[in-house]
Amino acid sequence: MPTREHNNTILLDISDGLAILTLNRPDRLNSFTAEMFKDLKKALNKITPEQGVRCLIITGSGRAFCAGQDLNQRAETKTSTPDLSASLEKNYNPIIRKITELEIPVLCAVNGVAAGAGSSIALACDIVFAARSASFIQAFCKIGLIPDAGGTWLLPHKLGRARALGLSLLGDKLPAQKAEEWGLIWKCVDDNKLLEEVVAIGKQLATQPTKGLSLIKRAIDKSFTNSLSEQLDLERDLQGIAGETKDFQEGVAAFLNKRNPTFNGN
Ligand code: T3D
Repeated sequence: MPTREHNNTILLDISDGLAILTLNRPDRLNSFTAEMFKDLKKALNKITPEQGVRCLIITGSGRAFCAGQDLNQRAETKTSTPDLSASLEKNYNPIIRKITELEIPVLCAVNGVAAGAGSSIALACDIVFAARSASFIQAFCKIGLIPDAGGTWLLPHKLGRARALGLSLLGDKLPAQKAEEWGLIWKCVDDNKLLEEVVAIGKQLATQPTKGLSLIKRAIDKSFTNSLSEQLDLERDLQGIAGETKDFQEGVAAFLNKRNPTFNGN
């Protein structure tokens, strides 16, 4: 049964195992306000196996993906300065943890500029597609901040120190095509084909062995801190779990009987 939940600032549509979450403040380039954090957290909590979700796409409405923090909410007042540590602890960090810990593939369709924490949110997703006209901007340095929402981890891990520092210290626009060439994202797609292509891949992934895919995510993520020997142990353990799934049995049976598999995600 398709479900649709539209808060003011976040749209969530779930159908046939695929959830599409849209950041929806187009007049402010989908930048984050306190209300939007609340709506996003609520929507992300709906991405559960009980809701039958087996793949998530995150995208933005209008001409931008996300311009990070809404800076109107950061203007100095006479009585106080904003507590950015508290903002990260309460808002951005839980969102990045949630996205990266979801046990399903998370795709991002970067439909336009992704700046500041908007870039970090996009890059935290598992497979990132971007419209040819889109770009990634580490805008933080222009206002005296450091890349956050995982930016100082995601950029060097994906690009290495030289490119991570170049982007972070200069704040230059990185066009989507270059982002693809540098290996920062998976694929750059013509603007008018972006959502169509990502939704087609999302629908396909929602029919795959979800448990197995989540174990792949876990193994790849752990490789950044594991030695080869530790990774071999991890593969042994995770493959043991994968080998006990119904989907593994179905995959083997379908192969041997020369038919298409029907995976239920378990
Ligand atoms: O604070 C904490 O909690 C800590 C965490 C911080 C995380 C962060 O993300 S800090 C970084 C915040 N983001 C930025 O610094 C980016 C600011 N925006 C831009 O640099 C540019 O808007 C873009 C490069 C993203 C796009 O440029 P362009 O020329 O395509 O559009 P524009 O004309 O600048 O923006 C269109 C409108 O959106 C404009 O409003 P207007 O003039 O039409 O009334 C602009 O002010 C508004 N807008 C864009 N980004 C933001 C924003 N309004 C509030 N906050 C924004 N981040």
